[in-house]
Amino acid sequence: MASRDQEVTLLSAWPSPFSMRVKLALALKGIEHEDLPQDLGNKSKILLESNPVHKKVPVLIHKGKPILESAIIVHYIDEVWPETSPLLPQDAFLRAQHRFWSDFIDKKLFDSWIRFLRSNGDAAVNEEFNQNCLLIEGALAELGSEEEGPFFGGASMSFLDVLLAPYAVWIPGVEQVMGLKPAKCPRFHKLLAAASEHPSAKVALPQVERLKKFIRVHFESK
Ligand SMILES: N[C@@H](CCC(=O)N[C@@H](CS)C(=O)NCC(=O)O)C(=O)O
Repeated sequence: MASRDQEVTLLSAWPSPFSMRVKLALALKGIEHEDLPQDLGNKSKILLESNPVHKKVPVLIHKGKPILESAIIVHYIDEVWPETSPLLPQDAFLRAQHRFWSDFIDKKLFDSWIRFLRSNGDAAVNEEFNQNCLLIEGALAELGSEEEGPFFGGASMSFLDVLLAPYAVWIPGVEQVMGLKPAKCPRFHKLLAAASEHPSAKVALPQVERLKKFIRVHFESK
């Protein structure tokens, strides 16, 4: 059990890729916490009070103070519990690179992904998502040494690996339900395969089968 881990509560939703990131960071660092799953169709008082701006999960409440936005939360977790499984690199340039790609993942990759889901499998949007995956592939070649391991962090998961890990279940789920044709990105696929096999991911990520049912109900034929 990591230190400074008293009074940690997570407001989450199981299919939420953003919640998965925070669960994964907590699991990697061995931080005990209370998970309070949220009904996003009927938002709780604690969610509305702790995230009045966006009213979204995840919210990490640490010692009574809410921390918002998944990438910011993962960053915060790494700063408060730096000893176990450090996520951000020490080098300032590499840290800047991680922040750059974090921004790209949340703005571009996620945007094309969600538009693919909402378009019910549009080929042009699939292609746009694939182009963004290819850019991730390029970033992996630039920042991660293949000899050292499958992740941006080499053999261990780093900040960017945590942000991308939810795609390990979301890509196969959407591929199977909505016919997503994933781009040929061998390093990115290796990263996702290694992420899904990671012991912490077994705790933090749901089964693809469970997610497929969710995708059918929420995205198919819309
Ligand atoms: N940028 C936010 C996105 C969070 C987000 O979109 N959460 C969704 C679940 S995946 C949510 O709470 N949606 C509820 C709503 O939109 O009302 C983050 O990284 O935490």
